[in-house]
Amino acid sequence: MSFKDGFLWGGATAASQHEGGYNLGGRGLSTFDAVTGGGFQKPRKVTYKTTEGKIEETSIDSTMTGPVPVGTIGYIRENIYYPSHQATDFYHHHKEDIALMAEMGFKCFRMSISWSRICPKGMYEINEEGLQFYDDIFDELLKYHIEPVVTINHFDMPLYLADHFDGWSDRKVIDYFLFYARTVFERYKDKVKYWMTFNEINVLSGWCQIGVHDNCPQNLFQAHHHIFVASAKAVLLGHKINPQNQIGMMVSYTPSYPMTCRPEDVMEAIQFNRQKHFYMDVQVKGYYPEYQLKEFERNNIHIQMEKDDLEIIQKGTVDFIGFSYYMSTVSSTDPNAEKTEGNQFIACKNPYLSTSDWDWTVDPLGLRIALNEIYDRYHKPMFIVENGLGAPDTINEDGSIDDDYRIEYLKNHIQAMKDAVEYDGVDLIGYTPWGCIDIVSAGTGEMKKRYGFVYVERYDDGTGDFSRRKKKSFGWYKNVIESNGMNL
Ligand code: P53
Repeated sequence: MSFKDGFLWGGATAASQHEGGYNLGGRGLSTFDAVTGGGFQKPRKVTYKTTEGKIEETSIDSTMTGPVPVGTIGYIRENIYYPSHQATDFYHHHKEDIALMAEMGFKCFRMSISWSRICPKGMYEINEEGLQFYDDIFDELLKYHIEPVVTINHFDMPLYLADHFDGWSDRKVIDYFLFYARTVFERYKDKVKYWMTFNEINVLSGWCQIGVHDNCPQNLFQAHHHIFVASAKAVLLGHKINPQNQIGMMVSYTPSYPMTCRPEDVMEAIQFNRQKHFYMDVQVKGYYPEYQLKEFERNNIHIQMEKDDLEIIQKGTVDFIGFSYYMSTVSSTDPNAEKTEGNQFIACKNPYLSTSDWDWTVDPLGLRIALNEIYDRYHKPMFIVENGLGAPDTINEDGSIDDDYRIEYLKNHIQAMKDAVEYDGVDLIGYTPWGCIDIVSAGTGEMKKRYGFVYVERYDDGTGDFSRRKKKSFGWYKNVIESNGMNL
């Protein structure tokens, strides 16, 4: 027995990277609208206005971490290419994109709603045209029997909340978020059943994602506490509005191996892995784990809580665990161990594995390891909501694109998840490879770093007419879905 009947094969994108239409249909600005493109090892920049009215910019790293000076406001300069403004123009191409997904046989499509399209300032004001936009998308998906899987908040924050409230560091944002969440739960209750509250909750670290200007650990963990409470309240609310709703958490899962069997390296890997387990413990088990409370104590971090917060966190646990998996890393306490910067964080180099063009370690077996680690720890249904290879593609003279490297990557990862299901018996409900139609890279802002089965003519200098064409992987993935993962 392999993947169960009704296994959710599909693909995934996010509003700030796919949707575009940033100033259309009554949408308000989001933080990402003030973030420029970058490149491999060239940082993206946040452009802002100081209190004296000066226009400045600051570099952010590939995890989109600030800081952006306190008191400044996000600002869009003229004649600069901001990738999110049009992204890959799902705004005008959604019918075409969904038809392509249907042709591949998608059972589901993971996407996010842009908060500032529903609530332009992030506050108590609703943009009906924005709600209608997503109604059209969900209707189109359902027409082809494609189940929408919706991330309520994928990295983007209404700019107004960042400018006026310092984002999630302000407790009031919990209520604004819940107003937004209630609005979408109620509006789409007959159309959407699968939800995730916050994308990659464990990497939310800077102004772009959570609107916090000074992201020192105290501010960051206070903001995360507010996000935990908001997420738990949203889970409770979503279940009340429709008891059929399946509401998940979403974590970036990068397992770390000890470099050697030296116990120090093993302990180092355990500690590294807590950067994800902490967030899962809170949202799946419903409490702050002891090791994290001890870390707060050691670092003099004091989280302000209201009296019901811990009870809300305890009650509002999730129905499933969504996670992204791209790579693994290696931990060591040896200062001389060879390091690799990759795109995400500095870690030791794994001599047994190859890396992508963006220096991300390719490790299919790591996915089986991740599935086992998570399942052993939580015993909840799991959903791989992101996985894939970012690579440059070239168009052949006859217009075709031979992305065999992408097929190879995905084939090996699907084989690993098949093994986890067949040999290890984990409960896996779906798989949505990232950027199924080419989108803007979050970490680098590039178009060149492509993940899709469908190529989009859009380039890093802002040119391209957004036309779509199928890559070789398109037909391959269609066959994988048709055979429920048997033909790889
Ligand atoms: P890109 C690393 C850096 C930034 C975002 O990343 C990341 C990661 C990997 O965990 O998270 C997710 O576009 C994220 C997506 C993003 C995807 O990884 O830098 O949820 O929004 O596009 C891939 O290649």
